[in-house]
Amino acid sequence: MMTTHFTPNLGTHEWVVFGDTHAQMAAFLEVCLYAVATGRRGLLSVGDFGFLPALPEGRAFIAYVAELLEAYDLYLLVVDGNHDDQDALLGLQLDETGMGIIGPRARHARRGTHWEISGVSFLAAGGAVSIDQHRRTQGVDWWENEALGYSDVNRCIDGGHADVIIAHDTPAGVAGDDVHVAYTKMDEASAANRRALLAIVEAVKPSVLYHGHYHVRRTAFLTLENGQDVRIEGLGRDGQGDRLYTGLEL
Ligand SMILES: [Mn+2]
Repeated sequence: MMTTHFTPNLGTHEWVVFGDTHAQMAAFLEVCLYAVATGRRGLLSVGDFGFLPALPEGRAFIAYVAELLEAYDLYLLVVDGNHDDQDALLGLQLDETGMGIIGPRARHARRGTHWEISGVSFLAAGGAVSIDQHRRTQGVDWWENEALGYSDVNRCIDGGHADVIIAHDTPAGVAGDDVHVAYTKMDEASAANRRALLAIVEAVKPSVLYHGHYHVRRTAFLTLENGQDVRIEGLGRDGQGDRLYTGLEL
């Protein structure tokens, strides 16, 4: 189990989990201000953060993020979403714990990365399907490896149990989701990604999973085959005020 060495020893109560910021500076500022106001110093992104270093606006966002992290003495850990530059993330140099180095105070946890925060184990299971990929350009704002593949699923499962999964998508089978607003993405590729994530959740048996992607703040439950309930926390997006973030609750 890897420990995140780039942070001082932050306890689990010192982390904020936040939804899809989509490279919007105002949204990231709101996350920082919430962290400062509540005495937290660790920021955990569930993806669609807006890591787009090939684009001028993406580089401006990343520079702004680095400035805020320094100014407010915060640390950032990003799990990828479908609107983050997969190629650039996978090209990042890794630190000694296996995290991609975005900056002195920011890391990327690749799919399948396990880490620990004060005795609590975490697993990164990023990725999702873009339902608007027909109007996107490959390598610019769309990436072929955006969804969870077999190798991602295997790496997630091989690491064994984790208490918390940080995902971008929601798993299949969440109570109420067949009629819930969360299932606005009814295409087969999206459904396949949710089933892949369900396979990970069944194997890893976390107590809680945080995700974004649907841009809806909600708390729901998934009952595993062994009868265990997993709490599913969906987070909002930029422009939705405090539905974007929450304190990490175990
Ligand atoms: Mn999004």
